[in-house]
Amino acid sequence: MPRLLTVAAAQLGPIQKAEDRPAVVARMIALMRAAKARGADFIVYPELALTTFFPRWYYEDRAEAERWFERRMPGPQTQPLFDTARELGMAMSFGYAELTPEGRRFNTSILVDRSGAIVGKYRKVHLPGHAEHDPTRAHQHLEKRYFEPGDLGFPVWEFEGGLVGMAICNDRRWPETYRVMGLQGVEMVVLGYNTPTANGHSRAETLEDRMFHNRLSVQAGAYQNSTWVVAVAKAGIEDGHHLFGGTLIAGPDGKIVGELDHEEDGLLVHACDLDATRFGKETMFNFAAHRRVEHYGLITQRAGVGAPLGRR
Ligand code: ING
Repeated sequence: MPRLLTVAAAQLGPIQKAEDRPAVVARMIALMRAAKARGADFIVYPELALTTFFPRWYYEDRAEAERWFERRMPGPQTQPLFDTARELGMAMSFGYAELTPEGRRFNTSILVDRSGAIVGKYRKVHLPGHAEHDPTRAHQHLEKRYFEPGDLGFPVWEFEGGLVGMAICNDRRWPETYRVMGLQGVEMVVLGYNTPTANGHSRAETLEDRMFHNRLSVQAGAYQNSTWVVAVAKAGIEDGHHLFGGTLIAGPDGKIVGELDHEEDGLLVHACDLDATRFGKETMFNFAAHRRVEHYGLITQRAGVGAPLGRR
């Protein structure tokens, strides 16, 4: 009997600055009900799912950005989402901006079981962009201004009959993200993202470039760790700024089993056989049999590039 986890990748279309949390939560609940009707047991929403992608906006006073953060989870405005999840017996994961009681700020995602209990939390480790307003850039990307790097590592939880871990957006581009979870036996990585199509860099990338790198990053992570990867976009034009879609699910062989081709609220539902991860973990990516950690030291000793090790 295959160990199936039927997951719904719940893409969100644009969220405008003017749209309040109750309106967004209503959209998320509608997606949850539709996912239930399509047989899903686990729904995954994007990064910063409750608000517009506010790190595109510069606030000289960081406290002004606190309007985009959640002080409690669930709070009064998100409680209906948890109530509906419990009513439907739906597990879920979503991202939000976390403001802790101590005043620390993280780009966070959570795992919530079918009873509505928060059983896991992850805080985004790889923060892209910059911390100060950069007048040379056409578009600001200020996650380093508004968030601290995550302090929880890359945990994996026993969840819904499998081993599930989380990542957030830029994390999906770094092989270390998947490998740390792979070394915990992860069978499904769920992640949300907000990826702008325009950038402030001099070398312009096309939308096709962005979509290629999205697929490449997710497929490689899935294949090289023999895990399912569920990658969910917030997409569309938010106050004139375009985020691309590309919501997809990759199987443990790295092949894409489904992908959305629009930029609105929408579902990609797939019955993921968690036992399909076994073959890769027992053959090509049997880490214990093939990895040679004595040669991997630089990966944790150096953050940036250092002197070459080759000697004449
Ligand atoms: N977004 C982007 C991402 O990694 C980015 C950052 C912007 C990457 C532009 C490449 C080009 O998909 C977040 N939120 O990490």
